Amino acid sequence: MQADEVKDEKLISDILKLKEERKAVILAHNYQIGEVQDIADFVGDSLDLSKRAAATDAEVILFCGVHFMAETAKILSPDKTVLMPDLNAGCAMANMITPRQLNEMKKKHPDAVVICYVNCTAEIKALSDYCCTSANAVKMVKSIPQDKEILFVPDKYLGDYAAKQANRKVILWEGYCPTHRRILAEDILKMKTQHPKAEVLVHPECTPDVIAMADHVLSTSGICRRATESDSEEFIIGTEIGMLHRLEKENPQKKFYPASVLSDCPNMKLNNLEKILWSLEDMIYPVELPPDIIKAAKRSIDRMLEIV
Ligand code: CIZ
Ligand code: SF4
Repeated sequence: MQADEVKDEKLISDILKLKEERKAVILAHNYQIGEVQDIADFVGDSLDLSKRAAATDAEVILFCGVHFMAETAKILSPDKTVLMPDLNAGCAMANMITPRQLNEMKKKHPDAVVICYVNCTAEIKALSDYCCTSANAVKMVKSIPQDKEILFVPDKYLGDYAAKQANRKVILWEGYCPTHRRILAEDILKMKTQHPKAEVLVHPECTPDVIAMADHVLSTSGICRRATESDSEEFIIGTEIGMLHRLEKENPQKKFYPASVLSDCPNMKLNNLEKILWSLEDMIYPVELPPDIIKAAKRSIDRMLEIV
């Protein structure tokens, strides 16, 4: 046995022991590194993870993802302690819009309905009428009465995709995910030439020219489902590369190729087993939100859940 494996085994057993003592549940987003996904109680997308953690009687939620995701867990479980292993794990897209900017946009379009993609801060959710996910953005846009203007924040690519699918005019904010933008149409073309039988599954955070080349445009949960249900044996995956770990684990007989190895989110990769242990040892780093923000942000999530 290698020295690293012994170290990991000890780390893992320490984490699992402390997890019981703290009555904690460990969540890992689909983009986390493999060893973090493997130790988690639940692996998934941010809203699903937050809902599942809320349904447990755990007292502590350790969220291995990025900051807005831990906030979403706090919004759905205000009485639980929500911890992040590394507070520096922010989201570049979520940071592309501030409450002041959204307020200015709302002032310019006073009658518009504001839909925020779940990848945004709690404050932005609190200022929005409806939240949406990458799985339900099209449905949410379609649900708004035809005579209403729609402001979509912060992801212009998801907003553009939803607008086109719903055949609606939508006012987009200039935000995007730098990780997904690194995937280029020429990458997909190259991979398709190398693997002509592969099915192309891409996330709607990708650019419109990448989306145009996909067989299916899906959320991370949707990509997992499709990979399992499809008769295809090979897939080109256009999303953050952490996704490959779960896909390969759940479908060992199938082959998965990243559309681009550059689609690697540095913030998602900040978490590791050591930091998870330290987090449980010292109960760091707690994510706190003012009660009025929790209440208003929850309203935008609840209004989404009523529709989908
Ligand atoms: O909200 C999430 O978990 C993200 C980042 C994407 C998705 O499609 O699941
Ligand atoms: Fe944010 Fe993009 Fe990283 Fe997801 S992959 S956390 S949207 S920067």
